[in-house]
Formats: sequence, structure tokens, C-alpha cells
Amino acid sequence: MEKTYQPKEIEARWQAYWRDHQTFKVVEDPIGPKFYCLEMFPYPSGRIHMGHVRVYAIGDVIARFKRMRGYQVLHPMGWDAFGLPAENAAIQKKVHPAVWTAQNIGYMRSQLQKMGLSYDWDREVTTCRPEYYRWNQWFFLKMYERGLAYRKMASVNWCPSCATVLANEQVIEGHCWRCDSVVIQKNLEQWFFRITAYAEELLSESDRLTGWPQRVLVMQKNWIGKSRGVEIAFPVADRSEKLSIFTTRPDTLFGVTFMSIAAEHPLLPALIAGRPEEAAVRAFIEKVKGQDKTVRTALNQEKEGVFTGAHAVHPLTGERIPIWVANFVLMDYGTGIVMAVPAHDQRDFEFARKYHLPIRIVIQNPSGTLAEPLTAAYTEEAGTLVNSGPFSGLPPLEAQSAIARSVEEKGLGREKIHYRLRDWGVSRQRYWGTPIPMLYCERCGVVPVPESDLPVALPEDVPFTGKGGSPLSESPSFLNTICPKCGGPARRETDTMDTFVDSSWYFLRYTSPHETSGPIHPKGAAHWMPVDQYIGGIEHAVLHLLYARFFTKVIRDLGLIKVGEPFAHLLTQGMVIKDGAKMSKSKGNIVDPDQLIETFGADTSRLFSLFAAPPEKDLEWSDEGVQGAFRFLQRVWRMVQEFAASGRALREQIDLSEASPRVKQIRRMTHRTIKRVTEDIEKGFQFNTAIAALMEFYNALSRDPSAAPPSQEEEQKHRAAYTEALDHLVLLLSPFAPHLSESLWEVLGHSPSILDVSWPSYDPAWTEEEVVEVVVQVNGKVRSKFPAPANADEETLKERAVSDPKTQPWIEGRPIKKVIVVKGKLVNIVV
Ligand code: ANZ
Ligand code: ZN
Repeated sequence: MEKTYQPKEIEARWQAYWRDHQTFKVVEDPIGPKFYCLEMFPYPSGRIHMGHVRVYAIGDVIARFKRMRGYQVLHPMGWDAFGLPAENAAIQKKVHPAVWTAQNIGYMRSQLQKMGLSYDWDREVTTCRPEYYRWNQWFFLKMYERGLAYRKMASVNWCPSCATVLANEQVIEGHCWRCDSVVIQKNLEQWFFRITAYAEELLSESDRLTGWPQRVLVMQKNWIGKSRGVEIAFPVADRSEKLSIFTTRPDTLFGVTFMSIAAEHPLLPALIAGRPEEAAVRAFIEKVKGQDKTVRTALNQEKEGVFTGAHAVHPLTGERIPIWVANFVLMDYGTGIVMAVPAHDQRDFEFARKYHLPIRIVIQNPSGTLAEPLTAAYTEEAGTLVNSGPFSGLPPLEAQSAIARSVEEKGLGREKIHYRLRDWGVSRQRYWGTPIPMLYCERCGVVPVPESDLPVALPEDVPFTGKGGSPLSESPSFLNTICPKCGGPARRETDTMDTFVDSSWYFLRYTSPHETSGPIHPKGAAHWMPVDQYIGGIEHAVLHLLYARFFTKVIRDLGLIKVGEPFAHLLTQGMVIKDGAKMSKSKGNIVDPDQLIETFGADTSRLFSLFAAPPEKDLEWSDEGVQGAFRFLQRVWRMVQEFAASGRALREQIDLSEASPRVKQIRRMTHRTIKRVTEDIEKGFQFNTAIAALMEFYNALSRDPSAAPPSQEEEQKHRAAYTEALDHLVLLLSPFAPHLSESLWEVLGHSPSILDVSWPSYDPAWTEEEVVEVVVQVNGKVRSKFPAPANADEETLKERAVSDPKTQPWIEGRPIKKVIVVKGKLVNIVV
């Protein structure tokens, strides 16, 4: 009696087998190609969700496929284990963050193991462990030595609800990336990483990241925001200062009708001192200070400002120009002052209209139709300069260099490149992160912790009050220490590092996870890096992916690795949607993976999430889809069991070139399916169409009549072709449904593991369609013949027969009554 498909039983069995045989353990082998397959590691929030199931299933298919293709595959997993939720749980539930995190990791690891993912668990990395975070501290010290980590007073993004600072990348349209609260600005002493030192390289190397989605590269480019322009100095009227502005449009210099200065600009207090406008300007400064930067610069934001009472002098015309403070001018871009050209810049235009400032056209459009009053700024760089003194008549692009040269000659300006990218603020006023390894000594000032004193461990005796401020400052045992330079009393830095530091190099740690003398062993890293395939969510397009690129370059410059780019190929998977919305706890549309695996098994869960949509697209949840995947696996199970039980398997090499069309058809299907599945996986991971090909293959095999073929020789050939077909069906299915495939591989008479079998190759001769000669009759008389694929459908044959040049004379002018098609043989046209 054959066994029914019982996923629970077989999945447990194979998971134990893989574990006992250390099937997924990988050691560096200098010979042969390597493949590093990596999915973004999860935050241990408690349990996995369907989004995890999806991304890990995708990664697992790739890892298993590459392994069967003959690669040594590194496929590791770990935990992005520092972060706010642990601390919030500590405040609410009174469990220590370390305990809460360890419990969650334990549970989620067991869930991932139940999915049958091919991870080398010996390489598991947990970022909240001192063995890991001591190296964050080590990197920090190395960066400090090189001037890449520094401290400054800065206006920073502050999330009142998380009670901590956020990096610019973590403010999404004015809101906290984690809790969505409105972000405000605060002045604080902060540690920064000088990512701007790598701005140019981050930009130029992104052109070589041909394995990344274009849209991610565009987002990074925009974030880095390189602008070529000119800095021009405008003298202040009746004073000695000069106001330096940055413009990308020097061609509009004659259209300047006012200046806009940032509320935070250090020159501003001097400009307004003693003027009647002073009080109003001060009030305005106060108002703007608390506003978030992204909100201030948003295009649809109301433009606001006040007149300072001061004037600047136009460097070429000598005209007096009023200086305004404007909310949309930021201190940390360019020079913090803008030469406003309302006719050709939309923000300036709106501002000028609101405050009745003059608008002067200096670029006429190509058709010459621009006239005052304008209804919007003309921002194009096409047309001709007008009202621009000696530059009138020039096209804008030519005028840009001509005017730049002219101000440069007068000593009033120079060409300049600006980046929008800011240094990465890494200080966080929270407990559950890596302590920053710095000390403050009364005598020596800022002193780095000596390398030999690492790790600076997180203290346990910290109260979790949720009141804000750095919890570490509440731990006297942590706070008070001795200065390594002078032996006097010193205080530790109480801020911890942004948790994005942890994820900026974990992929390197996997290459030598047990190294104790350094963050990575250069040999392991040299062997495995770069990551060949990285898979994760698009939400990290600028955050994690930019930081990881930065860290990789720093670590390269420290001499630990050779590569400057961490990820050769990047796949950004879509979301899991249910009832039209992203699956999320708050929407109440969650499907729990535990339940799914309990009911249908891991193979069905994997197969469904791979079949329902191509990886980059959103996946719409469907209960029928899950059941369909389950039924398919059940059927394959039954077919293989029945065939094996019938004892018909035949493994001899038999020449099928002279077999009957029916036998040949089986073999052709096998080879065509190998080709399709292989190509679908290789060209863009089209797992859904690969699975569809397997379903078609199954369907075709199930339609093959099982009645014994006429002769014994034929019967033998049929058995050989069928055996080959089922072997390959199971092999091709194995990356998607690994447990079932291991079992069926055994049932078919092979020994485990199926993972040690090479991925099948196809014989091109057998992937071609069989061609047959089709006879065309008109009213029963043979009039023509043409070649066609053996399985061409009726409609195709009919069309081909009717339009055949040799049959044409026999049907011309006579209405067609009926067309009879015998597939693969004959078309009879009745007229
Ligand atoms: C005059 C001008 C005329 C400008 C014109 C634009 C169009 P990107 O391309 O993003 O680099 N700008 C400069 N510093 C600024 C700041 N701190 N806050 C807000 N805006 C600032 O933008 C450069 C342009 O943004 C500069 O060129 C400046 O306005 C403005 F028809 O100068 B322009
Ligand atoms: Zn000291």
C-alpha cells in the first residue's frame, strides 16, 4: 500500500536528516565556484510573518538551485537583535531586553527551521551579543582615528515618541520611520560618521552595480544628490560681510530680485541687530526652528518669510537687493543662502507673489511667448537670455559658463559641487544598542576607550522608565570610570549606536563568524565576498543599503577586505497583500505562518508564496491558491508513489530515437521542462512560471494512457521515458518543495540527499517540437501538404490550410461550409 502525502511527518524527518548530516554546513573550498546567497536578516520581534516566509523561500530556492548547479553556497542567517521594541517591551512588560530578545530568537529560529530553509546555522550571527558588538566599537575607534567618526553640536531630528535622535535617512516625509510620529528638531552634541567622505564614490560606483534594480539606484543617486553649480558672493550693503550663495543656475543671475537666508544662518543675528525688523525676525526664527526639514522643503508646503531690513548688492549690476528669511531655505544645504529668481524658480515665484516682490524675466522661452505677469516660473534651460546685460542673447547653457567665468574673474565666485547627502548621525539616547566606546575626562577631554578594553559591555543594572534621556546615564557602575590617559576620573559616553550600524557589516561577519582576533578573518571574507545575491525589501533602498555600501568601503580602506561593493545582485521582493492591504497586525489581516505550516506543511507554504507572483511583485494572498499548491503536491506524491509501486521504473540507457511518437513526446516534454525551469530560474528568478511549467509537465504525464503499449520493446521504451520524466519532475521541484522531493527521490529508488544530485541538463535535440506533415484536402481530395509541429492546435492548422497557396484555387469564390481537423494529420475543407 502506498502512503498518502503527510507533510508533517516527512518534513520533520528531512529536517532531522539535514541537521544530523550537516547538509548545509559549508567550509571554504579554494577549488570551484562559490555563491553567497543572503536574505536580509530579521529583527527578532517575536514570530515570523508571511513577508518573512516569502523572502526566505525566495532565497532558499536560489541557494538550493545554485548548490545543485555545482556552487559552494554560503547561505547564512542571523538576528538584527538590537532595537527599540525590546526596550519598549522592557518598559511595558518588565522583562529585560536581553531576555525578551533571546526568547524571540529561540522561537523564530524554530519557525525558520520548520520551513526547511537551507541555512548553515553554525554561522548564526546575533548582533546584541558582545562577541559581535565589540567589533562595532572597534570599527568606531578605527573610524575615530581616521577622522571618520566625530562629534559636533547639531540640529538633529528628534522623535518625541521614541525619545531618540533619528538619522536623516530615518525621517520619512517628516515622520519617524519606526513609529510614524512627527519629527522635530533639537540641538544636541552627537556622534557622526563621515559618510560624505565617500559621497563621490558611492555615486560613481553605483553606475557599476548592474545587478541592482534601476529604481533603487535612482533612489540612492537622488539621496546623494550631487549638484554642480557656482558659489557667488553678494556683498551686504553698508557692511563688510559677504553673503555667499550656491546656485545651479548662474544664467539667471540678472533675474535676482531678493535673497533668501536660512533662519539658522550664523550671519543673521548681525544682519538684523538694532533694526526695527529685529523682533519680528526673531519670532520667525523661533517658529521655524521646531519644524522638520523635509516638511520645510516639501514642494506643496506654504512658503513663509520675513524681511530682515538688510540689503545685499548685486555683484554685476550693483543693484540693492532685499534680504528675506525664508522657511524653505535650509542651513545644511549649499551655503544656507539663496539668490532668489522668482521668474525661473517655482519656490521663489510663490514666495515673491505672496510678499509682492518683483519678478523679472531673464530667460525667454524658445517660442518667445513668455510675458509678465507670469502664472508660474519658467524653469526650463531652453531659450535665450534677455535683460541680462552683456549676456543677453546667449542660450542658457552657454550663459551658465560665461557668467560663472565672469564672476570668477571678478573674484566673487567659483564653481562648486554640492551633495545633498549629510553625515550619518549615529548617537541614540537608548539602552538596547552598542555603547559608544568614548570617555569624557575632566583633564583630557574626549578620550577613546583603548582597543584592549573592548567590549564596553552594556550594564544590566539599568532602570527602564521610558522617561527619555539615555538610560545608561542611570547606571553609576557604567557611567563612572577612569581615564586611560591620566588615571583621573572619567565619565562614559551614555549614548548607544544607531542599530543600522549593526546591519552595516553583518554580511561580512558571516564569512568568519567565530573569529576572535578581529571583526572578520580576511581569508573568509576574501573567499565569499561579495554577496552574489542579496534579497530584501525596497524600504531599505537608501537606509541599510547605503550604510552597508559605506561600511564596506571603510572596511576596505582599513585593509580587511578587497571589495568595495558588498552586493553584486539585489532583488527587492514585493509585499504580501491580503484583501487589498499590506498584511499587518494593525490592519488585522495577518495569516500566521505557524498555522499555515501546521495545516498544509512547509512545502505548500513555500510553493504557494513562490507561485502566486513573480518575486518583485506584490503577492495577493489567496486561500484557494494555498489549497491549489497543496493539491498539486498531493498529486505529484500520488503519481510517483503509484509508478514506483507498479515496479515499472527502468533505469537502463535505452535508445529512444526510434521510439513511437507517444514515447518520444514524453521525452520531449521532460527536456523541454528542464529547459524552461532552468531558464526561468536563471533569467530573473521567474519562479512562478517555473512552477507553472512543472504543473503543465505533471498534467501532461497524468494524461498519458497507462495501458500497455503494443510491443514489448515499445513497453520498455515507454518505461524508460516515464522513469526519466518522474526523476526530473522531482529534481526540478526540489528547490521549491524540498521535503517532498527528498522523499520522492527515495521512493524512486535513489539514495538521499537529492541536494547532492547535479541540476539536470537537457538535450537540445529533444527540446525541439516534433514536426509532422499535415495533408490538406478540399472536399475529400488531397490538394496540398505542409509541415507543422506535432501538437499544433486546431485553429492554427485550419488557418494555415485555408491560406495555403495550393489550396486557394480550389476554394476561391466558394463559401466554406465546414473544416474538419485531425490533429497532427489532416485538414479537410468542405466547400
Ligand atoms: C538660483 C536659482 C534660479 C536656482 C533658478 C534654481 C533655479 P539642487 O539642484 O537641488 O542642488 N538652494 C541652494 N541652497 C539652498 C538651500 N540651502 N535651501 C533651499 N534651496 C537652496 O538645488 C540648487 C538650487 O536650490 C540653487 O539654485 C538654489 O536656487 C536652491 F532659476 O539659485 B538656485
Ligand atoms: Zn584624563
